[in-house]
Amino acid sequence: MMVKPDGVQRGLIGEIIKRFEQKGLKIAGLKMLRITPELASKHYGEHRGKPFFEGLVKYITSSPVVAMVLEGEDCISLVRGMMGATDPKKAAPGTIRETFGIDIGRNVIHGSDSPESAAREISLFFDEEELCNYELSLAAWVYE
Ligand code: DAT
Ligand code: MG
Repeated sequence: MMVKPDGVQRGLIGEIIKRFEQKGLKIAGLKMLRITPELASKHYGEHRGKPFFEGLVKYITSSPVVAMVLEGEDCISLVRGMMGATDPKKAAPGTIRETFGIDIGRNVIHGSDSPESAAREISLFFDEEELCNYELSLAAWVYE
């Protein structure tokens, strides 16, 4: 998951992280970084050639982002659901994109969409030793 440049600039880092913490997900990695054009083209490689690609790279490299690795049961679909649809105008009420966004090109948050993309994106953003392997003591209160 990543808080995009607009989320950082708008002071939404804490608000967004809070939602995932309160859901009961485990944070296994967390960092702030400025995405380079090279990293942006790798991260958004699937969108190369699309009309919005250039603007997307410009936006994602325009200011720091906060990247995190979350863990939990059905984590990917859970997080995607909490994020809401790509276009904030179509996102379900209460989702992060619906609550905080208006424009598809400023949708505040990124989340991996499959186990394969999560593995790929985690390896783009984190070194192995930057990920923390630990027991979350609240797990017994989140999962039956
Ligand atoms: P998501 O971020 O929900 O996984 P995506 O992978 O299809 O969506 O696209 C990546 C980002 O590119 C998205 O968060 C915003 C931007 N984007 C996608 N479709 C767009 C469009 N039609 N016009 C402008 N930006 C778009
Ligand atoms: Mg995507």
